[in-house]
Amino acid sequence: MEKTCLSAQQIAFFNDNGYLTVENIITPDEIEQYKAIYNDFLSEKIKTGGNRSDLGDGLGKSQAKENITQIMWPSDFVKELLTMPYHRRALAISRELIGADAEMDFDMLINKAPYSNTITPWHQDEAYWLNLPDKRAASCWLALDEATVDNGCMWFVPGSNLKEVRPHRFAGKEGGALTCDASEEEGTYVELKRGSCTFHQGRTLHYSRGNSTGTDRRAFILNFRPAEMIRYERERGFDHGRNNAGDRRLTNEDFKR
Ligand SMILES: O=C(O)CCC(=O)C(=O)O
Repeated sequence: MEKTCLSAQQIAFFNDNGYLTVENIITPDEIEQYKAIYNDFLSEKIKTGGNRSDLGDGLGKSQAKENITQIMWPSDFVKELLTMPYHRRALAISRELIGADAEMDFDMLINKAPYSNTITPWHQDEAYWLNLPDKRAASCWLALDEATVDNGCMWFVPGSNLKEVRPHRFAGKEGGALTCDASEEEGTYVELKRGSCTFHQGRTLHYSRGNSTGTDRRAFILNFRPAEMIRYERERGFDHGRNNAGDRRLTNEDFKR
């Protein structure tokens, strides 16, 4: 097991604000390895079928290509990812943040291509998920490119993790990204150097601006939650688009009953 060293202040910050920055979770050499794999996904050298979709469908201008590329479960296609440093270290940190019973629920890639200019609308991840009895969760958002306000770094609403889930609706196309009412005035942006990451909770309101720059904004995201809750999801056939990322629903509404 990886050794990590979060301070009591870092853990308290995560609990109070709903997010935390962790610098240099991977080294410069490792960044290059991850980028090579990521580019094979983007170029479709690694084919991902229905696991690839446009998170910005109906939100951006492009009809011909993805406005925001989302690829679910990259570790299903490149199994080595599971034992590589990012997955190992992020798991260890998530156990410090949410408990020793945390396991990886799913992983995903979200790229904003140069000048794709498409926001990821404000949302809380819980709105995408089953209404789980144990809501502990940590999502790790790793920047493989420097993440800036202009290329779409993450924004969070501090303390939103301690409040209710706001009502969500489809932001663009039915079946596409979800959103709720929130604004940049409530939020704080987190710019990241390459190889650094944020962790956020399932209820933390977040968003990112579109990429208005000439380079990619590649993010590699891992989600962790208690092993028992992963079992609970799978028993109900819920696997975060393992076989069909296009099947986004208002899950909290659908599964509450
Ligand atoms: O990469 C983005 O723009 C959004 C990521 C996100 O919503 C998430 O990791 O939960």
